[in-house]
Formats: sequence, C-alpha cells, structure tokens
Amino acid sequence: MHPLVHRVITGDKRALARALTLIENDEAERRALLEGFYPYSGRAMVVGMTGSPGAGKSTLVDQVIALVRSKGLSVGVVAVDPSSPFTGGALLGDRVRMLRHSTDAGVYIRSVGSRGSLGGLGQATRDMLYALEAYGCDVILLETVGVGQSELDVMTVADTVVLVLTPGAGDAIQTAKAGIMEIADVFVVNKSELPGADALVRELQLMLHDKRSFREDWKNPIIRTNAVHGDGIADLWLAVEQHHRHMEEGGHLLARRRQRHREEALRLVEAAFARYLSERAEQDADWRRALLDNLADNPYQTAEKILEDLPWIRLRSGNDSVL
Ligand SMILES: Nc1nc2c(ncn2[C@@H]2O[C@H](COP(=O)(O)OP(=O)(O)OP(=O)(O)O)[C@@H](O)[C@H]2O)c(=O)[nH]1
Ligand SMILES: [Mg+2]
Repeated sequence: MHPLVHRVITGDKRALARALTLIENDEAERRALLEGFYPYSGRAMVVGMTGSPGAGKSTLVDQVIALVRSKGLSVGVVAVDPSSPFTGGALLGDRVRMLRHSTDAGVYIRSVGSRGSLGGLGQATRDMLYALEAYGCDVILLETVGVGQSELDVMTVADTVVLVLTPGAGDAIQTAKAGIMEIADVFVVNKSELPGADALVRELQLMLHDKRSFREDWKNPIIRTNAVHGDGIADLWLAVEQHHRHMEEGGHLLARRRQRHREEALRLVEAAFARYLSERAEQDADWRRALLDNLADNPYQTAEKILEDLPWIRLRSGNDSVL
C-alpha cells in the first residue's frame, strides 16, 4: 500500500495535495495510489459543470460550494483550466474567487492544466476524483470548458452533468459543441438577468419538446441563475439532487459507473498497445526496415506487413483486413 493512502483516507489535507500532484505527474505512483483509493469509489456525488469560456462556471461552482457547505457536506473541486491563451487569464480569477473557501477544512480545490493532453490528462483528472472520494468528499464538482473532446470525455465520470449556457452569446444552442447537449442532465441559463434569457429558455424548451427519447428517462430541467447574486443556486442544487436520486433509483448510476470502469480499463489497454507499438517500431530491426526503408509500399501495405507479426489481432472473420 502506498504510504500516502492511509493519510489521505484519514483526512490529511496535505497528504491529499501531495497525492493529487503525484497523480498528475507520475504514472507509476498514480497506479500505486489508485490501488489504495479505488475501494472508496462510488461514495461521492460527482457533478460536472461545463460550458463555454466565461459562461460563469467558476462563479456557479463557488456559489454551490457555499450552499453544499451550509448543508454540512464536504466538497472537492477539480477545475480543468482552459488551455486556450484567450481564456488562460481566468485561472487567476478562479483562484481569487474561490479563495474565500480555501481555509475551510471541508473544501478542497484543485486546478489541473489541460495543455497538450492526449487522453493522458483525462485519465489523471479521473484518477484525481478517486483520491477526493477516498479523502471523504461528499460532493465533487468538476469544472471543464466544453470545447475539446478530452473535456467532453472527462464528463463521463460525472453522475450529473450541468451545462451552463448564457444569453446573448450568439445562438447559444447552435454554438454549443455537438455532443454536449446530449450528455447534459441539467441545463442552466446563467446571467439570466441579461436580455435574451427568456428566448434562450424557450429555445431550450423547444429543443426538449422535440426530443423523442430521454437518456435514462430523465427529463432535463432548465434552471435560471444569476451566479454573481446567487439567484437560482438553490434551484440548481435541487435539480442536481433530484437527478442523483433518479439515477440511483433507476439503477442508472450503477450502469454509468460500469460504463466508466469499462472505458477506463479499455483506455489503459489502448495506451499500453500504443506504447508497445512505438517502442517496437524503434527497436525491432524488421519493423524499422518496413517502416522507414520501404517507400515502394503504400502505407496500407506497410501496415499489413507489421500486422503479420501480430497475428492475434485478427479478430475479424475470414480474410478481411483489420485495417
Ligand atoms: N452579469 C452576470 N455576470 C456573470 C454571471 N455569472 C458570472 N458572471 C461573470 O462572468 C465572468 C466569467 O465568469 P466565470 O465564473 O469566470 O466563468 P467561467 O465559465 O468559469 O470561465 P472560464 O473558466 O474562463 O471558462 C465573470 O466576470 C463573472 O463575474 C451572471 O449571472 N451575470
Ligand atoms: Mg472558470
């Protein structure tokens, strides 16, 4: 057992900070820590908050922290910083805004970078949630900008996904990344005091009205908020709690966690395959020749030659190529 595990599960905040840093930066340590943390998974309520840059996610998170704390629950926050240089400035803003909670023993806030991620960060972020659960967080809030695939992927760890939209930002629904409307469980119209809020709510209602089937039989609520004033935060939290109960009672929570487990395990296998391939491409003389010194073959033919060395990969029937 990794020595930090016991300290984390007994509520040592400094040990948690250290564990999260190791999870982010050191794959070998990450694995050892996970071994210890995993048995505690499934205890926290994991709520994802996503939406365009500047939609007000951090302000909402900050308000939700206060509300959840008033109920006596502990909160962990993971904020995936946007990698875009245009929104990078928000990092400091987040810290300052949430600072008022930083001395509260029942709150743990962590920012993680998202630069240059190729699935790698996604897994580190996921693993961080296991650490926070083992630490004893009742609620975990995960803030990501819903722009890239890895941010979208990370949302598969959430029991409830909250999509934050704002009026006036062009046609909000049209500009929302495809896929994100599908995975959202609760819609929030933030900055609802601004003109265009009613139109956006109507647009969302119409979209939901046209929807033929609802994922997990859940009819998505639309909540209006003004995160700066704290308006609508109680409604938002109520919707999240109702969704969580719905997921629990319908067995959907377990189904999502199974799916998460499956995806994470497959992703690890994929990463191991990728590592194996690139290492062998460097080291195996036949592979090097096939890959580097054989311009006469087109890339498919070269790939076929490599695949001849991996006969077990041929799961398809007959002589169909796996390519
Ligand atoms: N008028 C108005 N402004 C808001 C509201 N909520 C947040 N804001 C402001 O919108 C700006 C962006 O808020 P953030 O909470 O940093 O937004 P974010 O979605 O976390 O932004 P990124 O992390 O950069 O993607 C800040 O200046 C907030 O004060 C709201 O309800 N009404
Ligand atoms: Mg933010």
